[in-house]
Amino acid sequence: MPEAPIYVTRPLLPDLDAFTEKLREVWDSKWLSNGGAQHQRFEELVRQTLQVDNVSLFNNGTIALIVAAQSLRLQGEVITTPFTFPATTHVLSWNGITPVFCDIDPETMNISPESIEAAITQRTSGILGVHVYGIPCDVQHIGDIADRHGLRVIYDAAHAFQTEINGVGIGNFGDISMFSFHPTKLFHSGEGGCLTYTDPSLKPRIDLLKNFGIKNEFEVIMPGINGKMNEIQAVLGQLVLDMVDDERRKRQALRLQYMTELQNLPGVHFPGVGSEVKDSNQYLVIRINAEEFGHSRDRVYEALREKNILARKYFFPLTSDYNCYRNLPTARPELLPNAHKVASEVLCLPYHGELTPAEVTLICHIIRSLARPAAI
Ligand code: T4K
Repeated sequence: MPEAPIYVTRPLLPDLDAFTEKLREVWDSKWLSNGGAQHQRFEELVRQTLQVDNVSLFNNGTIALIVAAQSLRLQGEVITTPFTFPATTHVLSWNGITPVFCDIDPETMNISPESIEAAITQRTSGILGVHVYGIPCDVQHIGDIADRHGLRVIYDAAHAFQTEINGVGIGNFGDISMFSFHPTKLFHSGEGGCLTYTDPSLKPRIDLLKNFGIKNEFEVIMPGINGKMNEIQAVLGQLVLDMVDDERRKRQALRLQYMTELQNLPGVHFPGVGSEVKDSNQYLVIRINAEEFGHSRDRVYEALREKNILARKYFFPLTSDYNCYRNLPTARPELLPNAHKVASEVLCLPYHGELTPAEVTLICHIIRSLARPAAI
């Protein structure tokens, strides 16, 4: 067994001396939060990196998404996917909105446009899609549906940092997109996140909402929240940004190695993106078809765990199966067959720049050793 656990991911960490040196600017300024100089610098850098016109930084992605729904005044029902991290669905609850689950596309694993169309009612105010693993939703089709029905579109792009479709940054689609800068993300700022949006007139409202609705010293004009990114996060984010390209190159090499070492293994599939998409390199996910492979995804997960290799079942269970949502009329499993199938097949394997080729070989060897004898 490896001495130390092999984690699904590890955060990029800049040189500690470089970090302390940059922190000196913060110390000298005695300005730690509320839109300081580092925040302003970092916000502009993020805007350029994501190739968007408008961006607002946040203390984490979840609060950013809560504010996104508030800023568009979503209410009633919002159509969403159950194949996601808890935050996506919880954000609707925190806004007093009923999540309406619809099924996913069996290939992209993202919310299916056909299911969206069927789920629209008089109470629907928006669509909340997730670019799961950084694989883009069918943004064109979803945009058409939203236009026809007068709905707003928010994308949870937590996994999609620098994903592009035909050279266009993913943050340019829909009304608002949310990116997470959590340490489990390829790009991070300790904790953090941002919203990107095409309509510049949203900026004042979003920035008010993340600062308690404070207009000035004596006027509070809406019930806002504290969603502000602080200066230390902004410093860390700037330094981590410089490391992202190198990390991507390492991850691309690891992906190639995984694909080579697991190729032709019946029942093991690598979901991917089309040639028009630039991948975010956020996750290395495989799908295990138990019938073809001879063992379930759960057996593979356990076999790796026995060797201290901590792969993760992102995203099992579906959010529609949580106790807080399972009684919703749209949470019934028979309405979500693709989502249930996908959630039972996916496994995120360790994927980060510190992972060695020998570790990838070990992981692939464990998986191959479980396969039907004819397949090895
Ligand atoms: N929408 C979607 C689709 C999301 O996936 C997420 C977050 C959000 C919204 C919300 O965005 P934020 O509010 O978080 O910005 C992790 C992350 O906590 C979460 O941010 C992320 N998605 C989710 C997919 O993964 P856990 O519960 O799996 O984290 P944890 O603590 O088990 O960490 C996973 C592994 O990462 C550890 O085994 C080791 C490594 N790790 C983790 C941390 C925190 C480190 O090496 N260092 C660290 O500091 O949720």
